[in-house]
Amino acid sequence: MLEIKLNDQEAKEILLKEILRQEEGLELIASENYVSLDVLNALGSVLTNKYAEGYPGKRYYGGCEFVDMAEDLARDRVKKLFGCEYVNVQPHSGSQANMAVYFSILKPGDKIMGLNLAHGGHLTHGSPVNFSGRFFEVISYNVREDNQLVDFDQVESLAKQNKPKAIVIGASAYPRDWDYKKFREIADSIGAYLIADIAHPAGLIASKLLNDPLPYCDFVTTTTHKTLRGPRGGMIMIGKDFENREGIRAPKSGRLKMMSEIIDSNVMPGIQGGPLMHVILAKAVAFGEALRPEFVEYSKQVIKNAQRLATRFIEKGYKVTTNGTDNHLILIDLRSKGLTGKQAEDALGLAGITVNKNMVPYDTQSPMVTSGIRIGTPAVTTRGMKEPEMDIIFNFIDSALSNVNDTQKLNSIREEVKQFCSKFPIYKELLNSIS
Ligand code: DSN
Repeated sequence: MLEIKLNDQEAKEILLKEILRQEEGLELIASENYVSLDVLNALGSVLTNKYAEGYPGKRYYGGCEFVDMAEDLARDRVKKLFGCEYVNVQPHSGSQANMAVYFSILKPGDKIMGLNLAHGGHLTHGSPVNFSGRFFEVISYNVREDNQLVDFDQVESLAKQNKPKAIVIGASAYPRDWDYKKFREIADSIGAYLIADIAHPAGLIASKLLNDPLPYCDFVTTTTHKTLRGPRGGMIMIGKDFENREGIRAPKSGRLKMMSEIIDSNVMPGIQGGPLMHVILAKAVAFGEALRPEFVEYSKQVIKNAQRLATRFIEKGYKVTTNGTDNHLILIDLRSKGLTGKQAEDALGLAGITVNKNMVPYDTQSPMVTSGIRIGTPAVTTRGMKEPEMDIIFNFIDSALSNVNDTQKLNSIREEVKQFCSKFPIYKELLNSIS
């Protein structure tokens, strides 16, 4: 059991409030999850004290014999989990993982192609306000207006016309699986690198419930804290087939070794200094958990729960983009209900339900208002909630969205949500242990 002893009263008060918020509310942000007490224990450990610039066996500091073991354990477990040949577990976040890959293969001014942020893409896939859009020339591909699915005709014609040096696959708000093979064919036709950013569905891919990008993509980046349920952080993988892939700008033999060294040096010293060794130990713990059969069952339930919620919303006349989901999230277009994403996020927040407002494809509102909300099931599934609970959650949400201006009603839903959540405790031991 994890015990928290905090003598700093102000810090303790904040911590208690946040634990209660996570315990008593419904956490439906698609990129969030609840880590295990084991992961928390590793995170809150003395490994935070250690500087370890470099890599296992090749550090710039003494005293690294045990943190070397932590990093090796994390790397070995990732290789087993995803079947990759190489991994770097040091990126502090998904953004840094992407940055290190871009800097390994691109020069400033080179062209990259990624999914439009306003269509579900990610900041680091070429948004003008992000380093990716400032350092590189960006071509964005879209989803189709009629079915909200990736527009492959457009991907192909934009690729042929612009010849980007790298194509990025992946999204923050796309409820469907990806056809990595089709992207590979397009990338090969113009000699582009192919990068998959699987930050959102990583746990579902590790559980072999969604398509595997590793046989088709040159680089696979991810965060470790979403469906993978680890500590916050990032990593970069290269698959077994890299050595034989056509079009890689590297010598015919030893490509993987060469590219691994390039990636390693672009993570450190390229963009980061000392790795966060406590986080790397916690990553190792989370990967160990993800290797257990129970994790596959968990991932299956994450998808079932998202699909159940999608069905309930559709039945009640809500517009669910792509008309459903293959993964852990659904994206709801609230325009037909006369609501903005902001109104919905605020009302649901008052009702004890945390979601985020989100642009929907071809949105008519600004990113601070939006026409949609994104709902994800990783966290509630970790609490043990299944399909019957999704029906209850749907009713809470529908009721709140039907009464966005009725504070009394929203308060009463909040009480019901609290009662409901008390049947699925998550950090009760933690709360009881705080002194
Ligand atoms: N901010 C994350 C998300 O919510 O999807 C992506 O980085």
